Amino acid sequence: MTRHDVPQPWTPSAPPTDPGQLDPEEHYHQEQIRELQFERLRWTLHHAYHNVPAYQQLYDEHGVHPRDFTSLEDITLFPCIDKEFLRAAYPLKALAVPMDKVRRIHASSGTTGQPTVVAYTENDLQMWATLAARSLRNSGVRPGHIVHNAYGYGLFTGGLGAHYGAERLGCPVVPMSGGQTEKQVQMITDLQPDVILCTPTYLLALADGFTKAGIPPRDTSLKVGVLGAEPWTDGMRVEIESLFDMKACDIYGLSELLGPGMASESVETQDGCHIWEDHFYPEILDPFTSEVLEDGEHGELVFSALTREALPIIRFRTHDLTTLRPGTARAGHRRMDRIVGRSDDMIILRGVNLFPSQIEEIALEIETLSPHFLLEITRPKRLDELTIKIERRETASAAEAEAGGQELRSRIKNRIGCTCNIEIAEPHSLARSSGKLRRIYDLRNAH
Ligand code: DLL
Repeated sequence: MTRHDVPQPWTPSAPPTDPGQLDPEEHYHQEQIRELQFERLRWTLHHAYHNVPAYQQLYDEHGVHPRDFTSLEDITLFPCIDKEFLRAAYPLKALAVPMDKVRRIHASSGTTGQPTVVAYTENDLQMWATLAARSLRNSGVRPGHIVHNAYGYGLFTGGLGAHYGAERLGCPVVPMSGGQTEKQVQMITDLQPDVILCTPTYLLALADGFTKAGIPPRDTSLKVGVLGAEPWTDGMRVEIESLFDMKACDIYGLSELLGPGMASESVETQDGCHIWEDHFYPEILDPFTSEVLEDGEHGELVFSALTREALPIIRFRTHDLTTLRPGTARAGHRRMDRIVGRSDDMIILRGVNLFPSQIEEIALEIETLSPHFLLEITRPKRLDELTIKIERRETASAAEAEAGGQELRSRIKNRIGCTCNIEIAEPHSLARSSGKLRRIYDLRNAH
């Protein structure tokens, strides 16, 4: 095919006969991936332009046409979109296929405004299950492992997305969903699953649940955790792996693009998530100037979906801040550093930028402090103040934890450059996660 022909859509291959083996695309080297990305992106641009009026209008306004896409670098000619683009198309005006081709609809939580609605065709669901299965295998899940899935089922993509991936990998799945910690403790104790899928903060809540039931978390059957949907740090990994005697790997995704399974961490290297570049094209942009940055530079992650039929997504600004690195365990697929945070979750305290994940990293270095903390922002006079409420470890006395709190305060001052207040809380006194944990409480406008 020459570069001027009408591009062809992607079609899923038959499910693998041996789901324990790598997908052929996992072996691709970078040039093969780039060629595939070019062809698939070219199809996606045409598909979006001809079937979604909002894309046609956007590209016409910018004076670009899918014909202008003659090499992968040309993607920068096309404007980015963000949540607003999808909100303006609420609920399904950006659909590129007739409704009778749609098989599933998910929606984002919409905590900050109107939710975004995302639809999937049969092919989209096949692609998702393939990538979710690939992600789980990459993180150490094997066919036959019993999988306890504690990601929320429903409009949130975590539950169903991970579920179909685990089934496709050949695993029995317990569709537990989030919450009901006592019940989860019982099901894990009785069914002896090998794998748990949930957010990292919920796994901490489960650890408490086991301890309360008199079962040391290390004595459970859980050997693999595939954890994501919220930022977490290497310090948290150490905490979780020693609490549970398991391998804990990261998994990334967002509902506008897919859900869990866009990228995952290899259990062999545990060095950041490999992005499945046969289906997603990542870029890093300077969040302020929108300039495209080189690999290795820190900025905002922007994704284009290469094979999505129902809802084409091209150059979507995620607001997630990270850095792209070369592939390791899967050489053709670049990795991303852990997400530091979302640009819209960034606290700006008297001019200094700060993310909850930075506090987590430092707090976990101090042995008298637990990973259970929340951040309160107030404005008692004219200046903003940050108070970190953090639980002491049960093994530490109140005085030891107070000293730990002072240490936390001074390390934050030295490394991040801001001054904050520390309040030591008693063990188990702060709210626990039941999914994505809310860490920031902005009380500046509270009376
Ligand atoms: O959280 C999808 C998902 C479910 C991913 C289960 C992994 C596991 P949304 O609700 O749309 O989708 O939220 C997406 O969550 O833009 C990031 O800010 C954050 N996020 C997701 N995974 C990670 C991760 C799902 N591994 C938003 N590390 C994204 C850090 C993450 N942040």
